[in-house]
Amino acid sequence: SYKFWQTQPVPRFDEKADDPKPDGPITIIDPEQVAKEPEPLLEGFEWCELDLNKEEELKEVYELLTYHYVEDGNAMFRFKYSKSFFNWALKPPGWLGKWHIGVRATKSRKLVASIFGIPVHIRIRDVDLKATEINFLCIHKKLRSKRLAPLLIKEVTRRCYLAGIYQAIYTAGVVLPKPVGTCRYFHRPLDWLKLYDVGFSPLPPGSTKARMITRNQVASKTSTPGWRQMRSEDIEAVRDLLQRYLSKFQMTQNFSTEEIEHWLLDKSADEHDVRTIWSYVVEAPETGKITDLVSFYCLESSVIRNEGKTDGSETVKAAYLFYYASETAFAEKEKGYKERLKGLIGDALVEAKKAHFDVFNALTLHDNPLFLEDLKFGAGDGQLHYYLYNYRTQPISGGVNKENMP
Ligand code: YNC
Ligand code: MG
Repeated sequence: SYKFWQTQPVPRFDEKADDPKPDGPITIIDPEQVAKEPEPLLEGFEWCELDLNKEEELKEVYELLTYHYVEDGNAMFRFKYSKSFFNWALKPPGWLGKWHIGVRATKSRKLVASIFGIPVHIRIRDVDLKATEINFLCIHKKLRSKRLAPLLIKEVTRRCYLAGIYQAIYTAGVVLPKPVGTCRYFHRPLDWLKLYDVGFSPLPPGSTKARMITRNQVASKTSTPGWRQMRSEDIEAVRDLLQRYLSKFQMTQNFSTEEIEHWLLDKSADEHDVRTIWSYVVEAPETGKITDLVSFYCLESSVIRNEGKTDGSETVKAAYLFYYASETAFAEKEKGYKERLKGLIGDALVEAKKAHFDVFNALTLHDNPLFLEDLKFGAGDGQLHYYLYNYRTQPISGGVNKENMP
C-alpha cells in the first residue's frame, strides 16, 4: 500500500491518462523549509559520508554491495560491481561527496547501508533539467524491513534540495508509484555452456547442448570497415553524433564534453584495475569521419550457489550494451539503418567474446528492438522500471536514460 511512497512527490497509479496534467514539478520546494539536519536513525546507527577516494571506504562499499545488493527473483545471482565500476559510476564530472551516503553501526563502525546520488542533465521532451541520479540503495540483510530505506531516501532528498536540485531519476526492478517507462532485459549468450552450467540459460525443450553451442557462436573478427577502439581525439565527434542521435528520443541524458570522456573512455589505470567500459567508433575509411559509436560496460554477477569457488563458476561476466549511435539513423531508409545496427552490435558481440564475457545484455530501449531477435538475444524475466522524482510527464515510449545499474 506504499505507506512511504504515497507521501512523496511522485505520480499516483490512479492518475488518468485522459486527464493529462502539464509536464512539470509535482511540488515546488521552498529552500528555506528544507531541514538543516538529517532525521535521526535507528538507535545504535549513524549517518556517514562515504569517501570513495579512500581505498578502505571503497572496499567497504564493495563488500556491502557484493553480499547485500540486488538479486534475481530466484536468489540465484547477485550483482557484483567492481571497485573500478564504483569509481566510474559514482565520480562523473561534478560529483559531490555529500551525495555518497552511508549508515554505520555506532559501536562497531560497520557499514550497513548506502545510497548514492550523482548530478545529471536530462532532457524530457523539450525540457532540460538538472537532476540527481540515485543508485546503489542497499541495506544489510540483517537490517531489512525496518523502514530504513525511507530514511535513506529522505536523507538523500534533503541533501539534493539543499544543493538546489529538486528532481531525480532512478531505476528499480520493483514496481513503485509510478514508472515513467519500463524495459525488459534481453540476453545474448556468448558462452552458452557456462551459462547453462551455472543455471542462467535453460536447455530449450527439443534442443541439445551441441545445437545451443553452435547457435550461439559469434564470428572471430569484426565486419564493419573502419571499426576501431574509441580514443580521446574522438570525444568531440562522438559527442556531436550521440547528441544528434539521442535527440530522437523523448527522455535522455545531455552530455558535456567532459561527461563523454568520463562515460566512454576507458581509464583503467593499470593492469590490476578491472576494465569497466569498452567503446568503439567507426572511422569512415574514405573521409576519416566518425560515423558510428557502440559501447558496453562490464558488470559481473555472483553465482550464489558457487560463491567461494575459484574455478570461474562463481561469477557470470556480463557485458551491458551502453550508448550507440549511427549516421545511418538519419537516413531516409530505415532498412539501411537496421542492417547497419545489426552489423555494429554484431561487432560488439565479437569484441565482448574476445574479452571473455559470458553474456551480452541489452534492454528494450532506444532502437534495440530492431536487432534483438536477429542477433539471437532472448527475453529474460527481469524488468527495469524508470522513475522520476518530483516531475510529472506522460509515459515515455522508448529511449529512456542510460541502462542504469540495478
Ligand atoms: C527501491 N528499490 O516500497 P512503501 S534500486 C525505492 N526503491 O516503501 P524498508 C523501495 N523504494 O512501499 P528494506 C525500493 N525497494 O511502504 C523497496 N522500497 O511506500 C520501499 N535490497 O523500506 C518499499 N536495492 O527499509 C517501502 O525495506 C520501503 O529493508 C520499505 O529495504 C529496501 O538503488 C532495500 O534491491 C531495497 O537492500 C534497500 O531490500 C533492500 O527491504 C535492499 O523496510 C537489495 O522501501 C538491493 C536493492 C535497490 C536498487 C536503487 C534506486 C533507488 C531509488 C530510491 C528512490 C530515490 C528517490 C529520489 C531521491 C532524490 C530526490 C531529489 C531531488
Ligand atoms: Mg530496513
